[in-house]
Amino acid sequence: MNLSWRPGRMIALAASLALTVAASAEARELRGWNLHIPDYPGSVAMEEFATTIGEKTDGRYTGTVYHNGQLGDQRFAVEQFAFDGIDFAVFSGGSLGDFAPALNIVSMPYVFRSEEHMFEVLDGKIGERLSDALADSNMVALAWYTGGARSFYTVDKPVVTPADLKGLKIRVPDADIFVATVEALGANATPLAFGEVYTSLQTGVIDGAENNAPSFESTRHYEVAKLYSLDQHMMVPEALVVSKSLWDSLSPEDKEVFRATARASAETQRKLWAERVEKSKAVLAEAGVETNEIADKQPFIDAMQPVYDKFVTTDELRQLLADIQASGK
Ligand code: GTR
Repeated sequence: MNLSWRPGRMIALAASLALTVAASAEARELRGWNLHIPDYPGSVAMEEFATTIGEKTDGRYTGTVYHNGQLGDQRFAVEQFAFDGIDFAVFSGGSLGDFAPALNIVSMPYVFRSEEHMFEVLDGKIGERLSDALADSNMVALAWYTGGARSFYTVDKPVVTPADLKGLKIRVPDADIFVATVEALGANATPLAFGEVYTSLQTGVIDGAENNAPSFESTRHYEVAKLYSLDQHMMVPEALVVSKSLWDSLSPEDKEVFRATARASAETQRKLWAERVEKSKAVLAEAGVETNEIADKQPFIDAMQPVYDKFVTTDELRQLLADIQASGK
C-alpha cells in the first residue's frame, strides 16, 4: 500500500468534502405528518407532493411523510406547527376549527350541497380566505383534499332517525365541531384518538363512531361495527398545509413550485378518492356490513341549528357562511 503524502489528492478530497457540506447545509428536510395508512388516497398524494418538491428544487427541499399518526394524533400535530415541529401535513378542516374558527364554517354539518360545491368553494377565493385564517397557527393551506361525507357506524342497531342515537356513546375526533354535531343529534360524543377507535369498539367503551367509507374500511372498524347508516352529516374538507415560517422563507420561484405541486397532488387525491370510495364499498359489502341509505335526511338536517348557533358567531363568520351558500350552482 502506498502511504506516501499526496498533497494534491488531499486538497481535492477537502474540496469535495466542502462541497458536500455546503450542499447539505442548503438542503432542508421537511417532516410531513399524516394520519392514514400509506395506501390511503391522501397518503399517496402527500408522497407525490414530497417527491415532486425534491425533484423540482433539485434536492434543496426534501420531504418525508410519516404515516399512521406516527408523529402524534391530529390535535397534537396541529399544535406542533406553532413550534415548527412539523413542516407539512394534511389536516381535517374540523380539527383546524378549534384553532381558526373560519375552518369550522367549511366543516359545518350539511353546509355543502355536493362535493362539486365544496371544490368550487375551496379552489376559489374562499380557499384563500381560509388559508389566511390559518396564519396565526403558522400555516398556509396550499391545496384542498376531499374527505368525503361522514356517517355513523354502530355495533348493535342501525341509525334510521336521530332518535336512534339517543344515549349512544359515539366516538368523534378531538375537536369541538364534531362533538357539537354528534351531540345535536342526541348522542354522547366521546372524543378519542383515531388509533384508539378499533379497540374501543371491541371492548364496548363506545357504541359506534362516524366516518367516511374509506376511513371506515381502511381502519377495519367494520370488523367490529357492522351497521353503516348514511346520514352524511358532515362533508369535511382537508387542507394540505405547510408551515408559514417555511413558506415565508421560500423564494418566489420555490413558492410557485410548492403551490403548483400541492395543487397537482390534490388532483391526484380527488381521483384516488373516488376510486377508493368504490373499493371501500365493495370491501364493506364483502365483509357483511349492512349499509342503511337513510332516504329522509331532513330530521338530521333540522337538528343542526344549535351547531350553527354555536359556531357562526361573528359578522365575519356569518359572511363566510353566506358566501359559501351563495357560491356554485
Ligand atoms: C378521517 C380524516 C382524518 C380524521 C379522522 C378521524 O376521515 O381524514 O383527518 O378526522 O377521520 O376520524 O379522526
